[in-house]
Amino acid sequence: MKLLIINGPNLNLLGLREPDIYGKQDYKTLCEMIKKACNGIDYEIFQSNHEGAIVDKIQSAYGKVDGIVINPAAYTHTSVAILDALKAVGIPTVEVHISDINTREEFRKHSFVSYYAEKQIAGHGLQGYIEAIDYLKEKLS
Ligand code: CA2
Repeated sequence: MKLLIINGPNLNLLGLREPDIYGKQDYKTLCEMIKKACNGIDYEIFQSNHEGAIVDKIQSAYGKVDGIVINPAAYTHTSVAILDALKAVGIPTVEVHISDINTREEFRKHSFVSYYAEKQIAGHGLQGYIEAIDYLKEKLS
């Protein structure tokens, strides 16, 4: 089993600003948490600030990856391209948001990725990634 964990724009800056919304833990800590949760299974973590790079990564997962955890960050609310890439590869996907996008500004309430993702986890902080990984591990085992 292989999982791909994708993070969108600015998530590499975690812990540097807006700790009230995204917490105090940094991106390195998130990667360490993911590594621990993926104990015993193959995984890859990918972060990009570029929509096309995320689309390329999803396309390259076809036939090689069994499950995707994605926090598309700002692209959540804008990217039909990322939605289409996920639909094209057909890999079981869980959408994660550190903050609760459903209780913030109106524009954050709409997610294109949620048209495909089989589950959305929002507002659970970095723990949401672990819940998503555990869900896919259980589903795919
Ligand atoms: O809550 C989430 O995980 C989001 O996907 C984070 C995105 C935001 O655009 C979504 O609406 C919700 C923003 C990620 C930016 O992360 C930062 C980290 C540190 C400092 C500033 C921004």
